Amino acid sequence: MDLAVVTKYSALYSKPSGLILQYGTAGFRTKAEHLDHVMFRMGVLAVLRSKQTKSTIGVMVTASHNPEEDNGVKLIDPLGDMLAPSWEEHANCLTNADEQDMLRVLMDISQREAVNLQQDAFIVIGRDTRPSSEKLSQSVIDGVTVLGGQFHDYGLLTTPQLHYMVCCRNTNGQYGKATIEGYYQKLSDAFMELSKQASCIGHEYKSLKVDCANGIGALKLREMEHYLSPGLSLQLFNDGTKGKLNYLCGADFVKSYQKPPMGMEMKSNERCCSLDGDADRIVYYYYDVEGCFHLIDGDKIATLISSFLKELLLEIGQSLNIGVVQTAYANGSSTRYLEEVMKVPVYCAKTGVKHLHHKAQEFDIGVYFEANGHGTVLFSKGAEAKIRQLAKELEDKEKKAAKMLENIIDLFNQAAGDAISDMLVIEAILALKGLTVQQWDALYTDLPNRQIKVKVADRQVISTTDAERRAVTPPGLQEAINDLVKKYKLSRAFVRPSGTEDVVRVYAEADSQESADSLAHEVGLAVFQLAGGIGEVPRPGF
Ligand code: G16
Repeated sequence: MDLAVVTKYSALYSKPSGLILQYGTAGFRTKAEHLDHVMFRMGVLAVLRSKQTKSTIGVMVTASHNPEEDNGVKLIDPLGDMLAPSWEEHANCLTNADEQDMLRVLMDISQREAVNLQQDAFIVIGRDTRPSSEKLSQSVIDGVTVLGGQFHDYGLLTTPQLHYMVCCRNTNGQYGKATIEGYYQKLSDAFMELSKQASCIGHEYKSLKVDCANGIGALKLREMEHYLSPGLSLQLFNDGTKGKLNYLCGADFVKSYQKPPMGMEMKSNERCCSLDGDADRIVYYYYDVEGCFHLIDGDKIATLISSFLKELLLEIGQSLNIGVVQTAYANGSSTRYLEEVMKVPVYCAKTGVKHLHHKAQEFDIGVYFEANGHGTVLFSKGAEAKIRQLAKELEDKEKKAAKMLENIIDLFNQAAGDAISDMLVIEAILALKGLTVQQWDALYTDLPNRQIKVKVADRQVISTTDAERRAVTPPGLQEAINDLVKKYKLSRAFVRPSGTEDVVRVYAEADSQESADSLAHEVGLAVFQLAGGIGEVPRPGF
């Protein structure tokens, strides 16, 4: 490694003075114009991680649900999962080092992690459709090559597709082929196999309206469509030809505002769904005959999937343990339903799929979903082997159930939450069970809830504990929340600093929408007063 060259190149990507960024919930995110040096340095860091693990590492350029003007970057570890926490710390040190310290920090990381700098390194890169993403991914490539790393640039990909590619490359193709065609083929084969098992697929299961948030999901679903034909036909909205990324559309908008996306043509009782900007989240919804909007979020997705998996396990006589992992945002009704009606153990993790993913790995079958629609299902190696063996050995009805489980294993993207894969799993389950969207929705009734964002001077003044359900600082905030919660029935509220946007998030639920709105607003005011608010606290209800 020629250190002089590293120093020379690094100077071309100089860090804006005073800018400090944190590797947050899903990597670094901020305004795109501040990210050049971060991209270069993450290219460099990915090479170190690749040399250390002797594996392919992924670098994804995206800010997912954030506004189009933002961008971001995250590294993907060898199994296709999120970067190890100790390396998140290295990412922070390297990103925030002043120019003259950059090389010293780099060498320090190499030494602490015992990186053999002579080892080969291979990096795969993907990017979303943001106007800034192409240039920023070139900065990543410059960081990779300056340290002598080899790379493959997949260009435009959804985030979960890049996770899939990394996983395939590091498991010698056992997980699938590390090409976009390999991804489509694997998922569509499993989906078509499952669809064949549905005794009579009515017309309503053959088509679905999808809001693509004006993002990469539209391009990738267009490419995939013919693999799904004639099983499922997709009608795409917000496909990026007119609107702005994530603007008044997409999964985050629909979940946060509990409204349909702009530009979607919805008839009553018609099943519709929204992806987010990089297609790692999905939520469903419909209008009932009275014109009332119904949101089916990640909690109900987890419930549908876990009840289906439980039924199949019962049919094949297996008592593999299933656990469901949620976050503090999970609706109280969903947790109650899972625990009391379905008798499934439920765990609460901190926000961020990286936290849920790790908890889910503790079960034979770990179902994890955030209420915002980000999640997947993980099957332990033992559970997968058992199911595949039973699919060969069993007969008749049991064989059919085991085969379905086998197809479900292949249909889930087990490397990361994936809106496309989740959508196909949901579509298959609804068809197999003959469930309408209304019947799915009727599994339980959500407690009315509201989420708002409050701007403060420094969101890090808020720290939390108990999987983010209680505030530790600033002093007096939790006490204020406790007092406010007491004013409402069936109520709960919490606050936490976002790890992807410069805001504090406030969540409240209560027995009526008015109460949830009012509680969210009052808690927002407490945050504003005690944590240095800026501007004004939004009035929920819009
Ligand atoms: C990312 C993470 C999610 C998280 C969301 C919001 O989603 O992957 O796990 O729930 O950010 O995080 P926060 O509340 O900390 O801003 P995405 O879809 O933007 O990648």
